[in-house]
Amino acid sequence: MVDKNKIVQNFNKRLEEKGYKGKIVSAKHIPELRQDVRKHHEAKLLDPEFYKEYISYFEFKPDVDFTEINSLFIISVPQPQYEAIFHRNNKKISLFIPPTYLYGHKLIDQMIEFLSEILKPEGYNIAYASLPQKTLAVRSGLAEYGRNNITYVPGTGSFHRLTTLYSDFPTKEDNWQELQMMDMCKECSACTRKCPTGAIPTDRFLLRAERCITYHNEHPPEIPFPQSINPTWHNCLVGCLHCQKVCPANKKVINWTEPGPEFSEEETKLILNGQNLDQLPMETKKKIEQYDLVDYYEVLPRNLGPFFKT
Ligand code: B12
Ligand code: SF4
Ligand code: SF4
Repeated sequence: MVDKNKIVQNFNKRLEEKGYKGKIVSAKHIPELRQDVRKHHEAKLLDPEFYKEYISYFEFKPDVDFTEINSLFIISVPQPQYEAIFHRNNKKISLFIPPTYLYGHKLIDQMIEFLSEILKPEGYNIAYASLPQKTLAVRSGLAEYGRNNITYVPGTGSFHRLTTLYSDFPTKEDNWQELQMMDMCKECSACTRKCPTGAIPTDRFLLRAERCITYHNEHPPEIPFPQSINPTWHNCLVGCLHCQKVCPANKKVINWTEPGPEFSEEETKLILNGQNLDQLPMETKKKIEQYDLVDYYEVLPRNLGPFFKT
């Protein structure tokens, strides 16, 4: 007979050893998780185009190769911002890449390995879960929402990456609570004032995602930036850090920067020209793969545009 408490204890112990944070939630809450997002869609508070684009996350259908999903494991791993460097006309241009963009796939593989080592020897299975992770993180008590709609974890602020895994582990432990906003936000509106696009509203909590710079700079490369976005507002290679940089809850982590990829004049030129990833020199392609930047490679020519015009 497997001692389920021991498994939970082992999970908590290993999280601590690694400097991660995590929670276990019973799978019975899956319909509530879906409803947490759907109710805003039904109330017509989410932009229809935006909702359609991300529907697979919102109306997620678990797809696993074991018989029964009994629990969800959500893990938060601290992650820094990175500095990418480009060379152009003998000038060095440095651009930030916010947390969560680099090493995405590597971190998912690490989380699968981390949890497999705990659950597999006891006969339980796991599978990667694609669902609304911020809602789950806050519902589980792992994180709290900032007014900017980003989730914050004690110690690492918003500088962390979330990963969720389904399991057939029949948890007794169940973490489920009301959605919480950080106490600090009650007396603060720095992010609302700093956001140049008005995406963080003053009349409601829910982000106006369709206005967020990130929404536009993650879009496929053939979609140009809308006229409403002033080119001087761009501040990252992909994503946007305005509302995280100004946040007092990020005071301890805001200067946590690691080196990202550096591209020579020749490489920068090829990237700007939209050279196909497979036609790049082997060394350049390897660099992009090494940093796990492949998923964002396509958006680079458009996103670099505003930084090279001046
Ligand atoms: C769609 C999406 C986007 C969209 C929309 C963002 C959004 N706020 O919805 C766009 C492209 C704009 C985007 C931007 C960013 N994203 Co994004 N995104 C996602 C994705 C795919 C789904 C998120 C989602 O469920 N949105 C739907 C909305 C409705 O959910 P929600 O934001 O949690 O909203 C809840 C609250 O508003 C709450 N609520 C409503 N009223 C009230 C009132 C109160 C008082 C309270 C407390 C709560 C509350 O109810 C809502 C539903 O539960 C996830 C990946 C995933 N698997 O989860 C990544 C993800 C959430 N994104 C992430 C990141 C890093 C970002 C950016 C920070 C990227 C960057 N710029 O560097 C920005 C942040 C923009 C912002 N201010 O929110 C991370 C989260 C990291 C973190 N620390 O929280 C995720 C998990 C990706 C990852 N694996 O790392 N993203
Ligand atoms: S800037 Fe202020 S209001 Fe915005 S998330 Fe941070 S603490 Fe909350
Ligand atoms: S990521 Fe940028 S555009 Fe989006 S809400 Fe934050 S500050 Fe505004």
